[in-house]
Amino acid sequence: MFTDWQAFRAAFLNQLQSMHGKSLEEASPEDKYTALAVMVREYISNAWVQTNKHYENKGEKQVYYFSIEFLIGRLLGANLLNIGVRSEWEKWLAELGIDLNQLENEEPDAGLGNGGLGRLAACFLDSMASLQLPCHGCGIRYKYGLFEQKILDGYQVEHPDNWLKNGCMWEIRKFDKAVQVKFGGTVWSEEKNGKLVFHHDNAQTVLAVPYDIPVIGYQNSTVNTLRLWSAETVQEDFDLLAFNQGNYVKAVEYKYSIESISEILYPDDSHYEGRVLRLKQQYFLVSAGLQSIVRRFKKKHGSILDFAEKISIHINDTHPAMAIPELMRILMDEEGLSWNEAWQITKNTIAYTNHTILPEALEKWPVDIMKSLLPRIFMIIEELNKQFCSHLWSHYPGDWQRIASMAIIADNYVHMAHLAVVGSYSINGVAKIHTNILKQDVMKNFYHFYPYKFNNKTNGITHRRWLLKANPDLARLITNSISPSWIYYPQYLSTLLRYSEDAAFLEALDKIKETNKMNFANWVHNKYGITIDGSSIFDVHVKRIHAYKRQLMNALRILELYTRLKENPNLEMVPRTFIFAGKAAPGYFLAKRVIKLITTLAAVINNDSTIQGKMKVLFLENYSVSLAEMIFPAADVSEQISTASKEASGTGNMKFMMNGAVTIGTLDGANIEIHEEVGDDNIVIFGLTAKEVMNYYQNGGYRPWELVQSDTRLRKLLDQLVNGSLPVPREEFRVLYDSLVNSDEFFVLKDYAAYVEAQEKIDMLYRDNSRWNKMCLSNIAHSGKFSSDRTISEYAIGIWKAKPVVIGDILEPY
Ligand code: 26V
Repeated sequence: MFTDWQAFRAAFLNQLQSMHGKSLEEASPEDKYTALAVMVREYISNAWVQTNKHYENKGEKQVYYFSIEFLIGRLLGANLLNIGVRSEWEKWLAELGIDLNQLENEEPDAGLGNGGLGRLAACFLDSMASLQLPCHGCGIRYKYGLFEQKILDGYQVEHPDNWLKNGCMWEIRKFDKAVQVKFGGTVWSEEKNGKLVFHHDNAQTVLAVPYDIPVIGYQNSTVNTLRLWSAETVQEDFDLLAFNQGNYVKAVEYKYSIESISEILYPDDSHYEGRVLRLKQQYFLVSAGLQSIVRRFKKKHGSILDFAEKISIHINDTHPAMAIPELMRILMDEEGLSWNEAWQITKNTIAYTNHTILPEALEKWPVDIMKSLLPRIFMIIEELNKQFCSHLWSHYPGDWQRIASMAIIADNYVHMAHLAVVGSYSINGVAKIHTNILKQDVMKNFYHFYPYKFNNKTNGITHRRWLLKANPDLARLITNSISPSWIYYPQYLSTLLRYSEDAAFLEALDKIKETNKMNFANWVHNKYGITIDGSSIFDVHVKRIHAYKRQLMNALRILELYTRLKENPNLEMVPRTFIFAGKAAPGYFLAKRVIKLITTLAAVINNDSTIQGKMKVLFLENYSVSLAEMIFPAADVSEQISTASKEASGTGNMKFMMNGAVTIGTLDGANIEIHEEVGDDNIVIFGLTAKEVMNYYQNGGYRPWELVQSDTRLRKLLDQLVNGSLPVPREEFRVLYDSLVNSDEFFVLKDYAAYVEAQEKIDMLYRDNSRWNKMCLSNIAHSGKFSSDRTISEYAIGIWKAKPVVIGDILEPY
């Protein structure tokens, strides 16, 4: 594209002038960011159009990944990287006196997701485009993303995330592609020419307007699409109210009630709540998405009967599970197919991923709500349930209990996971252990009935964002050592193992980590005024705050270590910096108290000079994709300490590993597969196994109080939470204390001793610098399996039967 700096400079200055009417000297960093983003847009616009044309003309199978969340983060840096011009443009910008990193930080971080599930969807998009697969995202354009977290007086405070306030540089509004989505009203049917025809009267119609975001493949010419839907009023409806009926205020109220559908992302990722607005969001997404897919399909293909051969729709958890009845509705009511024809197509089109077994997160909607909000959809679900139950009856005659446990509608609730299982051709878990728990426990009866539907797809992360972009020095060392092949074939990282005994290489690895830690320490100092020791162990626990993830166990160990250090200031230990970050759901009281406990520990420990800086505790505000990109490269120890069986996979564990951190973890989720890859010597595993945990649950738990009574150390430690020794009101942490001694649902106390021992092992291992560096190397070298490229290839081959489509060499913009 730009042959030299002169040409780049001219284009950039021209962009600043035409967009902002400013010269380079006058332009603000934000002006420069937007100008650069427009240059990227122009760069890829041709390839985007060509990709779409190609997909349309060649008629290859298309995949649509439906997700209520896409946690995409910032795009400028990732896009420049994928186009392949990042280093060149960075250099050219520097010659203009501009720091590219600073411009990248001008971009709002698109936080359209809560955590693992949303970030997974974003990593998948990157891999789909990079593998040249015709796969697209379909989601909601929330006006407000996940709240911004501030810490005030040690407590989490939530602020709205108005990420669109200055517009989004990557989206294109496609008003001509808008579709209508209907809510409420009444449905009646009549027979016409021997067919039942359905009419939907008095419905509230919402206009779904798509905003398309390009998804750029890594150095290929594929540009796929992430389509995000926004809710608007149908203009005529507004006019009718405002002008014809002369009720202007009512009209404006009506407008807001409609727009509220895409106003805000729900900030809870573990507690299901039957909120009508949430149900509206789910139906809005699937109805808009499916209508646009069917419309496009009909434009190009002959018969709708071929739909399932040409289209796969993947539902990311049960949130888009209404895609099943909605596709049935479109095929029958709009395309005139019979029930049986529509059912054949639907169950061969939809595939479902389960992301959690936490019972409190499993969605079930009250029948009343669904019936009145989505009358036609409910009719279809009712009929599906009837047919499914009679099918079950013929297989398991008389086994009422089994049938009731599998019904789609039971106890006046619609069970979304059951709907998803019945209506899809593939059901997958996200790590081996998780899939096994689904098969043997949570969905045992379904597995018995449909064994062929179940499969595993262990999660992955995009190594382009999480290593190549986030850790450029490490990426450079790897490329210089083993060639750039690893960028295309991440499993090639295993060739790094040949450096296991290479002192110079290990030294270089060590230096990079040291530099990353120093940079991070400087950032912390600038932002928080806290000085941390760059040579201490950076022990990092970042993820959503949740009881099962056991931040509390880590905090208790910190409290105990601090107490020991106070008693014996000469205690032998490698200095440690404990780093936490993560958001708690606004209504999750216990999780918020855990934050307060950590910030209290930080306040006490960081200001105690008697411990000679051997410990520091940080709680970093507002964990987000961009903060994560800074943290992983600087981490030594990766805390993955969930109660075994609870963490379906985890993906942070993979990001740490890829950046050379050593995991301290339980045998849960993908930790098990990380352990399999790196072996016993390169990970520290502790604690109860999933089997043991599940055994306890089946037998009514255990008695933590007895454990506390018999263990003086534990009793003394827990007393510190409530005996007034911490500088907070005496009852502040009573709820945490009570939750532990009364039930300890997540086995914090039961696993505590093993955790302390594991931490001591970490301390011991870290003292042997060359051994530690080898462990880091082993983790990096074995991380290739956890690239989402591997995961997505498995989805494409095993589930979607989708093939790569080579667009040709057209990433040639101007
Ligand atoms: C559940 C709910 C419940 C209702 C309120 C809104 C809401 C929003 C999201 C969710 C899904 C939570 C499930 C989730 O994020 N699971 C995580 O998925 C990751 C990707 O597969 C996996 O690595 C994590 O282990 C798993 O916890």
